[in-house]
Amino acid sequence: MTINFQFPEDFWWGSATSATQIEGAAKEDGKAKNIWDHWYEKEPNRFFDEIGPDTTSNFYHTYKEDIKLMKEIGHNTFRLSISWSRFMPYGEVNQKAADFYNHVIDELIAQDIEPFVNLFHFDMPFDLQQQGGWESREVVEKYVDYAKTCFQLFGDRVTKWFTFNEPIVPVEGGYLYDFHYPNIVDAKKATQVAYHTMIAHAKAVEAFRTYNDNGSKIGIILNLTPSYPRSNNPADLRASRIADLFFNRSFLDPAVLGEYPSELIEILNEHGLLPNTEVGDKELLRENKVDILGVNYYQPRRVKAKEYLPNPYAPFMPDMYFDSYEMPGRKMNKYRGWEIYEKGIYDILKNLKDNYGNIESFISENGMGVQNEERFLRNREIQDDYRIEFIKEHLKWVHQAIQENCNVKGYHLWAFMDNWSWMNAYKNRYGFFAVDLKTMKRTPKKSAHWIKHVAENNGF
Ligand code: BGP
Repeated sequence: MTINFQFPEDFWWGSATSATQIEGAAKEDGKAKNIWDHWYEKEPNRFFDEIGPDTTSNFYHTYKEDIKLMKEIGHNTFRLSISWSRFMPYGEVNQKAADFYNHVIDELIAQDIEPFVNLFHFDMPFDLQQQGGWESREVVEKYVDYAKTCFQLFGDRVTKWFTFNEPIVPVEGGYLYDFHYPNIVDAKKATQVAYHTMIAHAKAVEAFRTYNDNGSKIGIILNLTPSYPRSNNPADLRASRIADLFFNRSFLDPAVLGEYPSELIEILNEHGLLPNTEVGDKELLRENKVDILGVNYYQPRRVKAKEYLPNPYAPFMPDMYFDSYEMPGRKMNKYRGWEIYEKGIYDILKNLKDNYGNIESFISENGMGVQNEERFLRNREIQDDYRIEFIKEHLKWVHQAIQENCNVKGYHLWAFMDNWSWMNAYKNRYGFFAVDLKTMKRTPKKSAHWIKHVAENNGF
């Protein structure tokens, strides 16, 4: 067999998940409510098919079998998140939760699968949300306590840590566009929340440096959406640059370079949206840059200049600076409604090389969501050739980036198995393994067999 796309020997092959999306057991063994448990109780009809976070993919009870399946399909790495509200409800360690995460980590290591552990994936404990959530600087300190406790308890075995997954999403969803709790529209609070998240991140990195001196690494996972202007005319270019500032550089720059882009500060200042800061914050950010960056990539952002000038009295929204447009002839994931643009993954990696010191990175999420995927079932297996094609075409560009010396070390599919995706619940299926929601039975899709060969051959 000829391997046309050979990856480096120590390349990380794996997949990603998050606690709320796979564990289930939302009320078991002392887990406290998080914002999702609360929001679902209040408004179940906002969730697809009214399926809530109490019935996710049951990993809490099946982790052993699931880790075996990971091994079977050639994973050498796997991303999970710790549920803050399970692990430290009300500020004290819940021993049952500590046991659970210890078992998961030990089991992964026993199977030669390196755990990549993320500390926050959208799941603010409800009790802390009532105290202000990320709007509150006290909650930042509580997060730092939680992070320290995780480093202390699991840091002897976990060598890859991440402070946040897609920190911009709770800002957009919770404070601008109504798809996360607390569902308010308030740009001033949005910038405060975004800023406090970065402060929490930097303080966790700072704490990590004092606990871990064994070569472990810490990073952040960002959803990067490369911004492509409709044309080269100055208005389109500016619109695209501003979208990039809001949606990528607002977190990428402070995390990797240790400071916010000055143009972003100017724009926020014009609108009276600068957050409250404390003495020493600037130094904190500057001195606590990440070692490693996780890149989640699903789709590009296509941008053009605004057709109509925004109403000067309307409250601030990032999209008052640009309009989105549909590129003619674009390729679509018609089962999810997202554009597919594989070269975007390469553009991100090149940008990291050219403008972000070639920071060590890996693809921490990439994947293809499909509605009603059971329609592709033949001979008791989902024939997800579209997913294989999707992964392959993205991997070709990752390979190209490696040829050009981009410092990218691995690829994680979103997701290991079908899982509960916030308001979309089980609408879009992403897994290498299908999950039957009645029996919780896992069945490998065709892509699971395919990735096994890719991982074993380190290429395809
Ligand atoms: C990413 C999140 C994941 C996951 C994925 C799929 O942005 O990090 O948590 O949910 O999106 O989302 P969806 O099911 O809405 O397509």
